Amino acid sequence: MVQHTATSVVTIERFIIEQERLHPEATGELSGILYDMALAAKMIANKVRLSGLADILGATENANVQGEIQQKLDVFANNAIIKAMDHGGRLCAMASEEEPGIIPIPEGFRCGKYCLLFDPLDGSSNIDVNVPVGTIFSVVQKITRGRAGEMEDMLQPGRRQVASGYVIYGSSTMLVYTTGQGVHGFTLDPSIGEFLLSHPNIRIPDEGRYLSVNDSYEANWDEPTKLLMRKYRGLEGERKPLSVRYVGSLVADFHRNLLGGGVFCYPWNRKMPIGKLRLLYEANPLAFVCEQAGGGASDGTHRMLDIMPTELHQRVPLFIGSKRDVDLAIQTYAGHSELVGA
Ligand code: AHM
Ligand code: MG
Repeated sequence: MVQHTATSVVTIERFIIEQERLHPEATGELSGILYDMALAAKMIANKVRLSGLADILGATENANVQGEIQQKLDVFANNAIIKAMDHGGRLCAMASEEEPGIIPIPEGFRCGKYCLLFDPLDGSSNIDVNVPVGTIFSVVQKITRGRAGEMEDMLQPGRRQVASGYVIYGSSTMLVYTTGQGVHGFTLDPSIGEFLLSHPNIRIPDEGRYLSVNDSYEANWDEPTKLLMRKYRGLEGERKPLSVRYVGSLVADFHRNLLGGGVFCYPWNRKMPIGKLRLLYEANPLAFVCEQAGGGASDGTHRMLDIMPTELHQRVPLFIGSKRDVDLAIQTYAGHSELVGA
């Protein structure tokens, strides 16, 4: 890998080109997908920055000064990604958390060999209170033979991802991605409109400082989940207590834990027996990033990236972050499998 330090100015474009050169067989198609995603991220970041002004600049149902209907931000983000990606000739289909079925490539455009799956604006319910939100994306290679992508192409285990990442729209906008050669983070410099390499080769600490979980569900947790949380809090077992940090916006919680060390948990509970988060749009892309940074991700029993998806909007419990803390979850559930769901 080309070595860069955080002090040399490296645009995301230059970085992607340099990575591509390391693979003489690369066609440049995957690089194109990453550029287009960076472009969509800039468009979304621009809107998110103005979100507090929605009522002043025009409510969602109103026409703005150009006569366009103002859209809700998650609809805007969904459309921005589709429009940035559908004509490049690199994708054969897309799927979004915001759309019920596969999003085809429009007639007249070339179909490529990749599929894109994404959550356009995760945590969008937090926008009104100025909490960071994010975009999460995953790229897999087409496995069926026809021109267009099919359901079989979308429903591949996460270990087959060729790229994944997220954008966090926080105090600055960052794009973090992996193509299986480590995890790299780029911060948007809004004055020049470029993502610059700011966090090369991110590694997650082996043992975390933070626990991110919504413990208002505690009354509905099963016994192993309650035990696990007591272990994380240092009330049982050997583990030093973790500090609780929960934003309720997955990308923000994950990003903090990736940089500082920690574990994010969204276990099943009696009211949500299969959890809340989506395997294909949230869990798998973040699991690929996390593993590449030296961390782990599981549904409590299996390695996340080995789960065989059965439907597009499948939900899954999620334990993701520092390796030893994710392993503690797996051990705790394995040791008390008779009590899972009790
Ligand atoms: P969304 O995809 O509808 O935005 O929901 C996902 C969000 C995550 O960002 C966050 O981790 C989770 O929902 C929070 O859920 P809860 O409020 O149940 O703790
Ligand atoms: Mg989401």
